[in-house]
Amino acid sequence: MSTQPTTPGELRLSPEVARARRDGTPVLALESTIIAHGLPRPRNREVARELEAIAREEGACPATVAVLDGVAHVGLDDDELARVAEDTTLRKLGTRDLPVALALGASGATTVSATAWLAAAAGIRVFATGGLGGVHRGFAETFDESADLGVLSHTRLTVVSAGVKSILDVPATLERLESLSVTVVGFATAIFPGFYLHSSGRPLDWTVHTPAEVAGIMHQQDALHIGSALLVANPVPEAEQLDPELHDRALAEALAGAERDGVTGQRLTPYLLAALVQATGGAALEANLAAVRGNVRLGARIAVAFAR
Ligand code: PSU
Ligand code: MN
Repeated sequence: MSTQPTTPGELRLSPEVARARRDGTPVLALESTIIAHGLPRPRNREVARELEAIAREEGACPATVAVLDGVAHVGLDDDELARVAEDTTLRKLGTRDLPVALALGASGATTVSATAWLAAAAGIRVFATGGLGGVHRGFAETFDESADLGVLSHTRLTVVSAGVKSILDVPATLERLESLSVTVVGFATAIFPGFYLHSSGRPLDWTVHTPAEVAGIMHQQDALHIGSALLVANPVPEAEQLDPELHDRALAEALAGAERDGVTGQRLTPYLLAALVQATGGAALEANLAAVRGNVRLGARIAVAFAR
């Protein structure tokens, strides 16, 4: 393991990503926290590969982002992807952690915020994930708001997600997205998705129906020099969603568990996701995966439309 400090600001693009960037062909960024901390082992390794395969199938080069031994990687080879899935010592890195991890030679999976930052630095424009972070329930006491939101307020990147995680205060998160000038459009829906659920019940102002429409919005962002993100909210298909009653019951249990166990900070989101998987007998995992797969497919199609 190398503890050598890297050249400041160095990004290591995989050969495939470097080639795609040079040729101006479509690239889709993928995060690694969902793999390392959001999904159970050993399924997560299989999923990491599957997501890359979906992007390729749609004609986009996948660029999974992670920090390994102090080097920020944009695009991982198969061994590196396996390491992200299997190494239980990997940290969870937000944007604020990146300079420390790089300076100290640490390794970690990148959250939406850190992935967005590194993807944008590599000139990548589209990023797919499961569900964004946001304002946690009980924010008034804890002030727990994901750094995902702040980074998206000043990063020109298109993020495809199934809304924000339903473990959050969804209405408060939507308000924050508005305050932060993050553009939000529903993909083939007028209702904001609910991550595990097709719908959060909250109306959206804008609906688009094709990747080409999304690409059109991105070109207008460029023309207007708008430096904030575009969130494309893509719901999990109704047939693959978690049963809403089961969801509400399991979530109440998970939230009570977190409170009881005093879980706060970076550990809270992984704790709640794992508790939901357990309380639903794995059904939450299947819904989460269905959402992510759909987002990666749509993200790749948007990257292709934008590169045209
Ligand atoms: N989407 C998923 N599973 C996840 C995440 C997103 O389907 O685990 C991760 C993302 O990396 C996101 C992070 O940035 O959860 C949010 O963590 P926090 O609430 O601590 O900011
Ligand atoms: Mn937090």
